Amino acid sequence: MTEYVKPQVWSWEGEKDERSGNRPTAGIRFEQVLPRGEQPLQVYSLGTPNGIKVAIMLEELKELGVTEAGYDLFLINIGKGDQFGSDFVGINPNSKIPALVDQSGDEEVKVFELAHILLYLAEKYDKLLPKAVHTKIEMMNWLFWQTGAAPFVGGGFGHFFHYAPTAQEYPINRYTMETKRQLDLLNQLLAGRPYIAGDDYSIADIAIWSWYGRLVEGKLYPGSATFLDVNSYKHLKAWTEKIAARPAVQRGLAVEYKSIGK
Ligand SMILES: N[C@@H](CCC(=O)N[C@@H](CS)C(=O)NCC(=O)O)C(=O)O
Repeated sequence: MTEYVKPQVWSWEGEKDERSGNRPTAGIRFEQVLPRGEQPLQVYSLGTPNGIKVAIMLEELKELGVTEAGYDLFLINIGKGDQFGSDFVGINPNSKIPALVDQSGDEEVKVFELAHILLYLAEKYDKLLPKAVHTKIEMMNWLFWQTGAAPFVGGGFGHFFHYAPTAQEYPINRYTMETKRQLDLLNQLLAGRPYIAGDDYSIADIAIWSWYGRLVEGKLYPGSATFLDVNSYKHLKAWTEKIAARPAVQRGLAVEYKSIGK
């Protein structure tokens, strides 16, 4: 492989696709009106590890008897660039799924960043959020941990293991090391407690399962579960299976997305 000679100032020579594709700039690329359903909560998402968490959370709330958390779930096709349409950027200027609009009150509320969406829903409906101060702090520790840690798995390991045009040893080694360190960390944590924050299932379990549980299940990046030897993380594996068996998780994964149209 030839070594990259770094210019003094980087310039972008990538694709100039009108709608999709990475660019070094943020903001609206085209006008697009997103549909609104009748339900109080409007979710704009996709079946990725970040995207599945909102439907799982909303199905868990249903399971817990919350009747006011009805939702319409719309598909944002990030491959086609829907995240750069004007309405979506108006909800989430960062152009990443998932995003939520709560239209249940006098003024609508726009929420983005997955951990914030989970916290917003948990606080609004007073569910899946520990009450005891120390347990709540522990839950927050792990919820924020997921936000910081998962990009090393998705943007680092997953990208270089699966998506990169050529397999390169240096980045694959670097991110495999970090991903396995994280798996070991979770495995050690779950050796001593049934759920992420302690004795009870919480939004931290939803956030972490959607990345690390799916990785252990072999649902992310073909061949990666074997490559990472996920079966060696026994406690993490048992927790993964326990969460996967929850009816709300199964429903959240199976729920159908509505089309946003053209
Ligand atoms: N920190 C964000 C990350 C969300 C994220 O990375 N979403 C990805 C899909 S999993 C996305 O929308 N990518 C579109 C793009 O990068 O253009 C969160 O936790 O909500």
